[in-house]
Amino acid sequence: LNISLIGAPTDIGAGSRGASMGPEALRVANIVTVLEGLGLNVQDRGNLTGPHNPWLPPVDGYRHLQEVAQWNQSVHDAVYAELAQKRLPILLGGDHCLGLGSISAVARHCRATGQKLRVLWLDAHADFNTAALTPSGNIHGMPVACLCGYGPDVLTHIGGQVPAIEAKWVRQIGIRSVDEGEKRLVHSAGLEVFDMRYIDEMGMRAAMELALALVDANTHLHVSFDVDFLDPDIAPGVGTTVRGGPTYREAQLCMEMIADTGRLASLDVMELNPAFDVRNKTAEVAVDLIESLFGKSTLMRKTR
Ligand code: DIR
Ligand code: MN
Ligand code: MN
Ligand code: MN
Repeated sequence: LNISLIGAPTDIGAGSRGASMGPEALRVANIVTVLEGLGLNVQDRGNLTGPHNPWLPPVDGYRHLQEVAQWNQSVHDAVYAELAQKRLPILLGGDHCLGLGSISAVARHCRATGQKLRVLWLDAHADFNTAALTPSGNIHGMPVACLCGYGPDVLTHIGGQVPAIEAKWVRQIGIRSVDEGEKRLVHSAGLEVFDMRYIDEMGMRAAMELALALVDANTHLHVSFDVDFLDPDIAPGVGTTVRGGPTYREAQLCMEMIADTGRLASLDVMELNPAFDVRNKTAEVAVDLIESLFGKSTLMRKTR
């Protein structure tokens, strides 16, 4: 398995500065050597470049719309190029607005290869806002909506087909903060959400069994991992912490069950913000979880 790391050092869509330092913090936490330790071939492609963050207020419901579009176009191109070379791209964010560029590239790749796409969106937030619904104007709260066709042309058209994906290809896990208007759109679009109430009552195992149901040999499985998915006790290094997230063990099980499918084909690691972190521990827990996502096992367990 050949892996390519793509750094996207920007906080252009976020509500606080600092996710631009995420890629380097993941490298400092040894993401390359940890993946190599699993026997994977890893190429670090370095960092993409794009416009600086002008830190302006929203205009017509969007902050930094043109800059967000530019960053997403370069993420799209970089992720698509790796997939076309049959490599597994890992996008090192950067804020979660870049999930748009990454997943639109994955969807385009799936159209070209005839694969089905399943997107697992691990997040405290649904990221399903629109300009009319957003309380903040921050586009990191909008990428799933944009992918599903709810958004401005300059964002929904990245990747050539509108909508880039169908809501029914998405499973959201760990959700616990959704804005009022956003909730209505999540319901009307028909997103399948395993929120924290579901995980509390049914357990992570049941949630993941359903989230992964019908994933087969012709499925491209994409994981978009917003680090604020995790409980802030273990992951304080994010801009928007929300109490009551998955514990370390629940998150490990989530990653292990994804690994067991053998279908993981692309990954985003987003919203890590070293400015809020404590001695890089959030980057370290993220790398730890990524190790499980790529099949680390403590016992000889036959899974594929
Ligand atoms: C909030 C926060 N729903 C917004 N979103 C975040 O501004 O749209 N997403 N933090 O990760
Ligand atoms: Mn997010
Ligand atoms: Mn989030
Ligand atoms: Mn593929």
